[in-house]
Amino acid sequence: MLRSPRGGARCGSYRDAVTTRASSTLQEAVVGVLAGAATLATAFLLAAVTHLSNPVVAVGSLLIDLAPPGVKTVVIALFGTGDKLFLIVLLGVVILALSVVVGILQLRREPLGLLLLLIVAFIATLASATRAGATVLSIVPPVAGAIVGCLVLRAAARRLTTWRATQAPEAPAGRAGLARRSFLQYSGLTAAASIAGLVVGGVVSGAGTAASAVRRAIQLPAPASPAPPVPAAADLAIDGLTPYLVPNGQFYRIDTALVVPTVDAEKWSLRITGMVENEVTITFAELLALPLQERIITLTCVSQEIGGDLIGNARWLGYPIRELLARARPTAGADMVLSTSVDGFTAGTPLQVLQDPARDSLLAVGMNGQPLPLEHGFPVRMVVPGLYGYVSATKWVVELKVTTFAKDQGYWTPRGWSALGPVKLSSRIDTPTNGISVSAGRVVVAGVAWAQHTGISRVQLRVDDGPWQDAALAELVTVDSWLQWSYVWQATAGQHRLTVRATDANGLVQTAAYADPAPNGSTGLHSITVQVA
Ligand SMILES: Nc1nc2c(c(=O)[nH]1)N[C@H]1C(S)=C(S)[C@@H](COP(=O)(O)O)O[C@H]1N2
Ligand SMILES: [Mo]
Repeated sequence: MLRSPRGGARCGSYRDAVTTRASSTLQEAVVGVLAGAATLATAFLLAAVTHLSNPVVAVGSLLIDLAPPGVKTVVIALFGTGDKLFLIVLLGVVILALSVVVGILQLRREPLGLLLLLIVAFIATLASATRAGATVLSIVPPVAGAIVGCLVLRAAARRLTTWRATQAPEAPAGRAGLARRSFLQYSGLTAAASIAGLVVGGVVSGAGTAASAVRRAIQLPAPASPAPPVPAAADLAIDGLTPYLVPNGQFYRIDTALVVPTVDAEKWSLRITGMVENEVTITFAELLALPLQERIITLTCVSQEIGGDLIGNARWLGYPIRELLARARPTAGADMVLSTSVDGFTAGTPLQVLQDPARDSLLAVGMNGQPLPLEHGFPVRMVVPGLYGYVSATKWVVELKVTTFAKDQGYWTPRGWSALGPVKLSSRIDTPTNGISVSAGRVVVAGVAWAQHTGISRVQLRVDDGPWQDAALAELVTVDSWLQWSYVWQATAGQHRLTVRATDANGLVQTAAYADPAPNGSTGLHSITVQVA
């Protein structure tokens, strides 16, 4: 509480002065936080009820797009797939700090607080106006938020100033209580209204729940061309070994979307544009009515480190992209298809890969027997065997533009990643895990190896610097998927290093030379250290 040296004669002690200063800063901070909360609540509520983009999400997405590749790599390395949570927490902390500064500035250097609030709102407005799919209406939530925020800032600051004036030595007695109550009441009401706005906004924007309901109601047709059944011999079911088909809930997820895009399947359509004789548009219902293929394809992220887990294998249901391209009839000279997601992400895929009759590039609607999960691209995504995801696996895809590599670039190319991204031959030890202790004797070592669209012919394991020993291979289902392997090791006491390497179906042996994931995929051999007791 603010102590007033009433009567003027009293000299406050040093401690009183410090306390007074701290509590008046706190009051200024409260004024700023009220203004910040009112701004956010207004913007969230409007964004939610109008289905416009949330300005905070827009700023976060803009930061993701603008982040230098180095920052992104560090954040992903530190927080893994929690990179988005990290960004949201960071934005929250920054917004809180800015609000506090707005309050302090407004009371000490009026109108700098208002000015700072307007600058921040302007940035949010720019971000909202430039996101993929933005319209003129997209600026409504941040602009309305800023107006309400400014009004609250001025009103709260005025009440605080009045209260403070009543505490001045020369102020008439008896007014302080009233002024104090007025400030506290205003603060309480604004805080309650803001919290209510944020909660309602959060509930209404549960657009995800609406899209989920649509998704659950979808009945996928039976494939005209089913995937081969997975024989027991393809899935070794060894403890600690990744299952041959990775369940949807465990499948790795990588994308630039801060909030999972929610697309209404009934309104979805895909357009094939650009260097084509015949522009094609296809709706979700039309896509489902086509003879669909089911294929087992392993998807890999170019950011996969040696031994990493940004890889997964699933049974995809979809329509061959080459058939749709054939309808559109690409013109001479085209060599790339730029696929665009509803969220603005793009990937550049070689046209000839998508047209290849021997490669089942799919416009996929199903994953392991389910409609695509929202995070994996509902309602429709691309899946291309043999290419890293960043150049091929566009989720929430809405346009295929036939073009050239000379004219167009996918999202990651100007950010330091190669225009072409064929998957590199690699292998991984899943069990035992690195650093673990095992008992001497029989130890089952197992893992996966992959060279999508080429196939694996051999996997070898080496103990310390000993000779390379052949591992047993699980049954090969398709060259487009990974292959499990196992090796029975007679472990002897001491510390040992186990290293794996694979050979592809062309006889290419996995290189031991280490390469970073950037710019077009890691190389090197996965090794683990095990303590044998
Ligand atoms: N719309 C969109 N699609 C995208 C991406 C993205 O950022 N946005 N990332 C790509 C990358 S880099 C990879 S590795 C795969 C990952 O697909 P998954 O999340 O289903 O595993 O999606 C691809 N498709
Ligand atoms: Mo990726």
